[in-house]
Amino acid sequence: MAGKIQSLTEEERAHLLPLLRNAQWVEVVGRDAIYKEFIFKDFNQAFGFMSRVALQAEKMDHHPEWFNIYNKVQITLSTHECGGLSQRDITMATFMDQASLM
Ligand code: H2B
Repeated sequence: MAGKIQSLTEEERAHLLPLLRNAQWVEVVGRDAIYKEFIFKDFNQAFGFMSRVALQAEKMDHHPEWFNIYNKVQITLSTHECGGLSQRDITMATFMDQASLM
């Protein structure tokens, strides 16, 4: 992997967090991470989404913390390597929002 992963700067956060909030991502209290709950029609739709995300996560070497029951997938994104939010979390959140619409 090329270089150390940097935590998002204040300037990047000021720009990106409102955009994420518009897409129903929220900041986790007490931890530099973002969270979103995805609701699907049924388990089949939820697991299809998780399969698309899993392939992308392996490609990016960036893995979600997630919890699934039936049609619900609760997801937390953070970057352990920098101890908080990085551009990778933003890229993954954007990918998930698109993958949830397929
Ligand atoms: N996923 C997430 N979300 N954050 C990380 O810092 C991270 C990861 N690091 N997946 C990767 C794997 C690292 O542990 C491996 C060794 O590359």
